[in-house]
Amino acid sequence: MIRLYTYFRSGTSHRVRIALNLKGLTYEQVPVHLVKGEQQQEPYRTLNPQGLLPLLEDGAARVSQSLAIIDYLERTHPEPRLLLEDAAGEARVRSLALICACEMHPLNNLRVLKYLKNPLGLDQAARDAWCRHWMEEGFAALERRLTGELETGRFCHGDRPTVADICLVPQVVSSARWGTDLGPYPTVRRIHEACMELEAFARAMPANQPDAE
Ligand SMILES: N[C@@H](CCC(=O)N[C@@H](CS)C(=O)NCC(=O)O)C(=O)O
Repeated sequence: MIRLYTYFRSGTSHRVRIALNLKGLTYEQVPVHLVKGEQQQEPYRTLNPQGLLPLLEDGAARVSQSLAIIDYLERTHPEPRLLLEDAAGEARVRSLALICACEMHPLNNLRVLKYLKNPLGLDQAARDAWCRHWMEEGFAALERRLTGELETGRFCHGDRPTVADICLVPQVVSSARWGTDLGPYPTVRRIHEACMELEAFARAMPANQPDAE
């Protein structure tokens, strides 16, 4: 049985839930409450010394880092594929995914926001502005690429979902928390809507998780 340590509102856990659903895998969810700080406490800290979600256990395998988990699932359960067979296609899909995973999500993460508050002393309005700024930079880059590149289809790459869509959707979902205006990014919105028509994406939404509040 696959076990996923997760929190309903965690964007990185959200990525893994989508991947598991797309591959048709059943899994047990173990909620770790991020706002209560359970990720920094035992017993979770021993499982993942970095103190971050998600974490996947599959028999003897224990994997942290959402994109490493998705790579693991791709190797252990290749169908349906979330990456591309050809080198250029795979590189494009990864590079779109990394805009979300490296340039957007880490800047708006809980521990970063806590640090901006204390010791750096930024108030709520300044912290929200920080989040919106990095979201807008990332979405603008995604929009330019998705609009300008011929490989874009119904989804980020062609007409089936890939790891690029798996990273895009949680980013769109979490952007609402800081009041990000998605008006300037029509292609991002169109692809998000196409994803949400799929049951695998809908079932992975934060509100549909057992630990949702
Ligand atoms: N690069 C990591 C990032 C993991 C991460 O930052 N997870 C967040 C939840 S979305 C977390 O656990 N935050 C806890 C904290 O900031 O204390 C991944 O992709 O898994």
